[in-house]
Amino acid sequence: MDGGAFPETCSTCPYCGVGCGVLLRPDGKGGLAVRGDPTHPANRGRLCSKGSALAETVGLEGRLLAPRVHGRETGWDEALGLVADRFRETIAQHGPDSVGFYVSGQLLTEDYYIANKLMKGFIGSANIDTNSRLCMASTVAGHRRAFGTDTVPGTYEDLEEADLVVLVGSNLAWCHPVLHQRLLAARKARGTKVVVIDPRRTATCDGADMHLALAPGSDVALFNRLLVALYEGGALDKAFLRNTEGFDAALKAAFADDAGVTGLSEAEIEKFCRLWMGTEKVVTVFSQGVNQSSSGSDKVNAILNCHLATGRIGKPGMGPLSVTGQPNAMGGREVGGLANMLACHLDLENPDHRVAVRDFWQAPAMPEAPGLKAVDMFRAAGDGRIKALWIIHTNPAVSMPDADAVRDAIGACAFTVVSDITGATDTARLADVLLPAAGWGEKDGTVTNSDRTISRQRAVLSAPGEARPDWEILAEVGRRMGYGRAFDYATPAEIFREYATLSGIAGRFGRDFDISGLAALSDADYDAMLPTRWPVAAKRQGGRFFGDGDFFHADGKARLLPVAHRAPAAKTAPRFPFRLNTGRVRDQWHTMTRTGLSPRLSAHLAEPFLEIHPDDARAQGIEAADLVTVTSPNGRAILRARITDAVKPGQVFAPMHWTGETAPSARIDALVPPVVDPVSGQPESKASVVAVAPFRAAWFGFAVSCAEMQPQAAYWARMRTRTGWRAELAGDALPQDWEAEARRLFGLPEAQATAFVDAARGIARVALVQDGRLMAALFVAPEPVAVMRDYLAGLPGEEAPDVLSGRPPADMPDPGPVLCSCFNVGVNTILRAIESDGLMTVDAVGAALQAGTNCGSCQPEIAALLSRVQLREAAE
Ligand SMILES: Nc1nc2c(c(=O)[nH]1)N[C@H]1C(S)=C(S)[C@@H](COP(=O)(O)OP(=O)(O)OC[C@H]3O[C@@H](n4cnc5c(=O)[nH]c(N)nc54)[C@H](O)[C@@H]3O)O[C@H]1N2
Ligand SMILES: Nc1nc2c(c(=O)[nH]1)N[C@H]1C(S)=C(S)[C@@H](COP(=O)(O)OP(=O)(O)OC[C@H]3O[C@@H](n4cnc5c(=O)[nH]c(N)nc54)[C@H](O)[C@@H]3O)O[C@H]1N2
Ligand code: SF4
Ligand SMILES: [Mo]
Repeated sequence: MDGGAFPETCSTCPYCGVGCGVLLRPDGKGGLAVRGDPTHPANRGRLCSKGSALAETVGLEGRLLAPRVHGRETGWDEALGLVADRFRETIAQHGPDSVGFYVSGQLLTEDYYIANKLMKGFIGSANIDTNSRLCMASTVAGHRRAFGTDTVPGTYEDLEEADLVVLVGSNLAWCHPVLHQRLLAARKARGTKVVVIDPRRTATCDGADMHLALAPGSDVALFNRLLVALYEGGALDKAFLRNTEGFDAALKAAFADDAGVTGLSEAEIEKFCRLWMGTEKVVTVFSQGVNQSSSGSDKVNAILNCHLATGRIGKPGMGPLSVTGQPNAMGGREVGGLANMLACHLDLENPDHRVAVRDFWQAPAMPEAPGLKAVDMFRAAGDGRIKALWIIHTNPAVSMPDADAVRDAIGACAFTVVSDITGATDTARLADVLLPAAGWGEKDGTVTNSDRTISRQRAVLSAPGEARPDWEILAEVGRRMGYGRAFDYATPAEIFREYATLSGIAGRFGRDFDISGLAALSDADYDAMLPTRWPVAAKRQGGRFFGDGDFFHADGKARLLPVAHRAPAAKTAPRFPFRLNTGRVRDQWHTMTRTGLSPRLSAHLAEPFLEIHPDDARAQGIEAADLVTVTSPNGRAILRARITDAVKPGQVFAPMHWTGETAPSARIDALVPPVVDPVSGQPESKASVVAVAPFRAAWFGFAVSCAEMQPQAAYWARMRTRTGWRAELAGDALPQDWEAEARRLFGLPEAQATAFVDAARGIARVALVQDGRLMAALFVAPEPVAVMRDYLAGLPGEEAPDVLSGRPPADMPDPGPVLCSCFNVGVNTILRAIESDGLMTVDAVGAALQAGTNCGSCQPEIAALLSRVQLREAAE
């Protein structure tokens, strides 16, 4: 078919809060071509590795195609009838607070608005909370305390106009890659100084002038010291301070704090303070290293204090900038997805606000008190206070702290509904009713990114099977529960208009979130809507907030808060001597239900791991590539050790992405205690305490196959490859017969086997061939198997290759793990080119191999390889 037959449609990437514009061209067969939208203000055509690989994730693999009730496929009528009945009966019997919704910052604004309206306005409970509680809640609390509303003052352009950018608890290079590239481009052009404040050395540090590896949880003490330095150095903006309250108390608290707890040297701290003080145009970017802490809200206010005290806020190139994680984390805050907010930044606890929203919705009931926040909601599900729970677009059995207890609580809840695009998640497997949602590319709506820009997501593919958009499912349940007219929407455009109208009421209350200028959009206007930064109101359009000193507290002034350092809640002790930090890797998105489908993305880091310092590894008897058991007071995990000085002694780091589907022993949140910030209710996901010991396996295995495997070992982790699957395995008991074990693992009882087994040495290699093609191969050894994994991963499906040697023919070098996922370039290929061609720069590597020249996400890692070789050569 002529490619031109399908025009390109503008939409928005479904991953991070940068909110990049994409251009989608469907191929008419369910597939897509995806490229960056050159006109979108967030990315101007750029995409990162995840955005570039979107086309690989829209297939039908694993999709949920029909509703299921207790595992049995059924029609919508039965499934939704049951959902509405059970919720109605539960409410009638036990009151509105006996039910709950747990939703997501990945929902579209229209979906989110309906969920919130149904729970808060019609069910009459505030028991709706969102995974943004695990993500943005501390920022919301900090903003509201300082500004009177949850307002992000600045814009992305500030990153390009700043002379100093401070990244606090943000691995921007991996988590907001396109923003990071905008920052690096500005740095090249104007010499922007970049400081990274993170206990761990990350890829972001490669593009930085200074890395402050502070002690976990000590950010408040550092920013308190900065406030003192600003005062003592005469850097305060006295005129701007007249628009604020609380400076004296904040300064007093700052003087009382001790920056010694950061573990940084006096010289480092002074250098940082002098740089900050001496650079007027400073932007402080902050993310989960700040928010996910039992002092998260105070960390946010400690940062805001410094910007307010210097008046460096809401002006070009100046201000605090919280980068949001999920594509619509910001939109969710706007519609009131949190249990303590109403829609449009109105306050649940303000009676005038409540009455206004009730009248607008013509709602029969409105809650007067905040509902249960995430951690409490799952506790209540576990102990029977919540009797009907609807989980939408999130995977809490993996991503909540104390995840094993949360999994049990979901299982224990009398009635659980899960809406997802796949049934193969740890949460979906626990559902009484499983509802098939239309996914990205199949539904229409809006999302708001980190700088308040509202963009359209547009449907270009038809939803498979019976799948329906989330807003439609929610509205239908609202109608079936008897709230008829209030949920009678035909299109997302109708919902958006209603929402924009409500925001006008919020605007009249003096709230920031006013998009009433969009309330009269026609369906066609909505279809054609361009990226638009809020507010969109008669008196104000887009731009920045607070540069004029006008804030949203009743007196129009901002607040500086007195804050004091508090150490993380969990204390290290001889039994749990290590501090466990958790976070993200470059090419996976959360619980991997989508990025895990892409072979390209899965090649970057194919296994769950624990970063541990060489001194600690030595002391614990851990060697490179060993498996380790990680134990906390809450749970246990088995991970692959990565020995690296990127983490400091006493600290370890593990990614959050692996699940019961991909590596059941590596569910890291099973180890995280359900401790929260007292103000925001956000869990402390980055400061657990653990013990680490080698995992003594009886055997280690590596397997490749065309089809999905059924591992049963004590440890296994599987990933997609271009030709099927690869898996790492380890067991504590040796099977009797390796050939039989391989047939079971691969589900190939009939295949022809070639086996090499040396029982005395504990070595086995089994290849299974069918119709002349290699179907699967298993390699077993008493220590971590030494085979060329990336080479072997490409063999399944080939015509009987010689696989049992475990290595490629001599004339075919092993490319190593993929570093550049756009052009599929491996680490070894890059290292060889650096060494043999004497390449000195990232650009030179790009020119030679293309690596790093498309999305650029791997440039920090190429830079790290370059410095590794250069350091080695210098030492020789
Ligand atoms: N590739 C990828 N990108 C993503 C996502 C993804 O899953 N994959 N998810 C998106 C989402 S929802 C979010 S919320 C964002 C998160 O984006 P980030 O917040 O940048 O990512 P994290 O890796 O969670 O954590 C950031 C850093 O905080 C550091 N940290 C830990 N403790 C402390 C501390 O006490 N103080 C300081 N200053 N730093 C600390 C960690 O070492 C880590 O490097 O990423 C978004 N982008
Ligand atoms: N230890 C630790 N834990 C963490 C974090 C951490 O840094 N460390 N970070 C926390 C943060 S910031 C976040 S944001 C959370 C993220 O954690 P989750 O929200 O639990 O993770 P996701 O994998 O994004 O879950 C999204 C789910 O929605 C499904 N889905 C995809 N598209 C659609 C759709 O259109 N409709 C519906 N109904 N479903 C869909 C996906 O298949 C998937 O099951 O994790 C938190 N947990
Ligand atoms: S930076 Fe990457 S993941 Fe984030 S929106 Fe842009 S393309 Fe998507
Ligand atoms: Mo997040």
